[in-house]
Amino acid sequence: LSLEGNLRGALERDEFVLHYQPQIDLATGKIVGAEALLRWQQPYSGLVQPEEFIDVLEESGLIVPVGDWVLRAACAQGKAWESEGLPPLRVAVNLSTRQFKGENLAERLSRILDDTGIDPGLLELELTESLLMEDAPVSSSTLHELRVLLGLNLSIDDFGTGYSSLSYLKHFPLDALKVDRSFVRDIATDPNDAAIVTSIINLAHNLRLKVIAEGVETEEQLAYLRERGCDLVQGFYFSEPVPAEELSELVRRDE
Ligand code: G
Ligand code: G
Ligand code: MN
Ligand code: NA
Repeated sequence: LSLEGNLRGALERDEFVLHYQPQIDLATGKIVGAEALLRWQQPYSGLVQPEEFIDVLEESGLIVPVGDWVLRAACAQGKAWESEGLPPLRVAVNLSTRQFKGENLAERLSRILDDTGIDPGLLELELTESLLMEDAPVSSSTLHELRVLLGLNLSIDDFGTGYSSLSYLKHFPLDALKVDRSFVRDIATDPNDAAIVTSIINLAHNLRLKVIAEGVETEEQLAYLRERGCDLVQGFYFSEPVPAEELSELVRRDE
C-alpha cells in the first residue's frame, strides 16, 4: 500500500494523535496555551512524526479531512482541560493552505466550535505568510469571518521566513506573530539574528500584536527574549510536545 493509502486508513482507524507543546507567558511564567502538533500512532512502527507524512497529506488533499480532525480533536481537548478545572488554556492549531482555501471554512469551524463547546477565544489558528499571500483579498475576507464573526485568534507562524509584503499586516485582523525558531537559535551570539528578532518584537508591538518566540532551548535565549519584551515563549527549554495528560500535569505543577 502507498503511504497515501496508509494515511487514508490511519484517518479511518483513528490512528492520528495530537501532542501539545506548552506556551509560557513571560509576564507570569505560567503556561497559558499549547500548540497542537500532529503525530501518527502507527500500530507496528510506533509514533510517526509529521515530517514523514505532512507533505503526502498536502499533495493528496488528505490534509483537509485530517486537518478538520485536528481542529475537532484540539477543540475537544481544550474543552476537556476546562472541564478538569485547569485555568483557561489557549489551543493553537496549524492550518494548511488547502484547508484554509477549502469550501466554507468558517462554517466548518463554526460547527466544530458548537459541537465541542470550546470558547472560541481559546482557539488560535496558526497561518503562514505564503498561505495569506496567495490570494490576499480572499484571505482578508476569510480572516475577518474567522476573527470577527467566530471570535478566533489568528497568528502568523514562522514569521519572517516567507516571501511576503509587510503591508498585509495592516489589512489582516491578527493577534500574534510567531518568531521562527531559525532566528531564535543564535540570538545570543549572532548580532543579525538578534537585530531581526528585536525588530520583529518592536514591529509587532507597534501594531498591537503579541509576539511568541519558538524554539527556545537555552537560558540565554530566554533572557534575551525577556529583556526585549517578547510576550510568550515555546521550546524544548520548557518542554517538547507532550501528550494531553502530560500537558495537564505541567499546568497543575505550575499553579
Ligand atoms: O511537531 P513537529 O515539530 O515535528 O512538526 C513539524 C511540522 O509539521 C511543523 O512545521 C508543523 O507546522 C507541521 N504540523 C504539525 N502538526 C500539524 C497539523 O496539525 N497541521 C498542519 N497543517 N501542519 C502540522
Ligand atoms: O512549524 P511549526 O512551528 O509548527 O513547528 C513546530 C515544530 O518545532 C515541532 O515539530 C516541534 O517539535 C519543533 N520544536 C518545538 N520546540 C523546539 C525547539 O525548542 N527546538 C527545535 N529544534 N525544534 C522545536
Ligand atoms: Mn506552528
Ligand atoms: Na514555526
